[in-house]
Amino acid sequence: MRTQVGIVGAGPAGLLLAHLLRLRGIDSIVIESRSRDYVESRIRAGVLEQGTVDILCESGVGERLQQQGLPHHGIELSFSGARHRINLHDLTGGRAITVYGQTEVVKDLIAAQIAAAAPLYFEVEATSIHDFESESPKIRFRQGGKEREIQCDFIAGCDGFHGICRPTIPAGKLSVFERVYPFGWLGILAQSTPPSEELIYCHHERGFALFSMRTPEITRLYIQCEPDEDIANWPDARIWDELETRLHAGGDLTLTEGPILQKSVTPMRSFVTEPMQFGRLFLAGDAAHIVPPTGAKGLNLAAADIRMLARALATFYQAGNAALLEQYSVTCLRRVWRAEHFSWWMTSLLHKFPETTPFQQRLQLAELEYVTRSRAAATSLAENYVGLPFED
Ligand code: RFL
Ligand code: PHB
Repeated sequence: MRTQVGIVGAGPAGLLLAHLLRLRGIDSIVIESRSRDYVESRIRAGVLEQGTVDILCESGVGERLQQQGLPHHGIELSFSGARHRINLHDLTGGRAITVYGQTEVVKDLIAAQIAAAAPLYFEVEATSIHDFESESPKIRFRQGGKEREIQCDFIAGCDGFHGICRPTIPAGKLSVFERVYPFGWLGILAQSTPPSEELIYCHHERGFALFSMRTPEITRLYIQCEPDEDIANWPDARIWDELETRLHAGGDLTLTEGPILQKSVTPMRSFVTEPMQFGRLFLAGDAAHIVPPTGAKGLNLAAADIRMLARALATFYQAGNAALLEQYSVTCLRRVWRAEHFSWWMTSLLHKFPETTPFQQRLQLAELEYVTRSRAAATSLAENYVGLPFED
């Protein structure tokens, strides 16, 4: 098999890249180790920045997003017995976020690929990548028990944190920056009305909680837990009790219980690889960087990487100019590190750390008071949360 860009992974990054390249007349082949059903139902992110919404809508995959996405003009922070609203819209000159599940973004992108009869293969696992320091890199994969190969001009490593592309880069050529947090999030998806129309981030003496949603009938809720928490310790009744305790501390909202459709535990880490490219291999999305989900940045960073990569590849193929490709890593890493800082800051502000002393807890509360009382501090949170404008 031969193509211009070989893409490993059909998460949001790989699918969006294939879509944007196709619109620019560049061929690609996407291979994904999991089934279509699996990737379309993997519950993850829910918050899209304005910039991500714009990329999807301007590239023609925003129809359902515009019909079903829920625009949010604010979020609430709950601490010290009260809720405080951050008016994202007013503080950012009219920007906002949209609540629309990653599952739905992935379904829309897969539908676009299939409608265009573009090559997208599920249950095809890349086993190794080769020759990316030359002009003819190769991706080997296994299909139906047979080893096969894709020859291409470039490889896009969009295979997530546990993929094979990043570890193939020779040791010593990459620097890795990492922090693992001493907690995780227990997440549930439930068929029940969300307690509020806006997201509520709760600081509580028992630990963090987040009240989010997918639709007006489906709520998405998270509770801080141990990083290696055994989900068997969390029967439904315990989950609802804990959520109720953390929500009620902030006021009089009602938590409506309903059937729990999905439960999972996510450990939390910050992670950055530098550079994000090596020869003709380009890493994008979670393959290159991870943020803790508190800032809602992971999917949005993946979309920002892909926007740059698609543009750089188009400049290469259309104008024979590799300057943007050479700048890819430097350009992306500026945004990545800003999001890393913001996600670390939100995480540090809102969670209970095992070593938290009463002094540190008072500092968290002082910072929360400041962020909700000072327009300057609230503006800083708001502009990061809705996403900083693209620089170019
Ligand atoms: P993905 O989605 O992990 O996709 C990588 C794909 O590569 C495939 N793969 C392979 N395919 C072929 N051959 C191989 N050898 C392969 N190895 C791996 C995998 O099967 C997979 O399909 O990475 P991508 O595309 O970079 O997308 C990143 C996002 O998924 C991620 O950053 C977000 O979900 C993070 N995230 C959030 N981001 C936000 O912007 N806003 C949010 O509100 C938000 N909330 C979250 C989140 C992540 C969470 N979890 C579960 C980590 C909430 C949670 C709980
Ligand atoms: C979600 O709805 O899944 C969600 C929302 C906000 C976050 C993280 C996850 O910060």
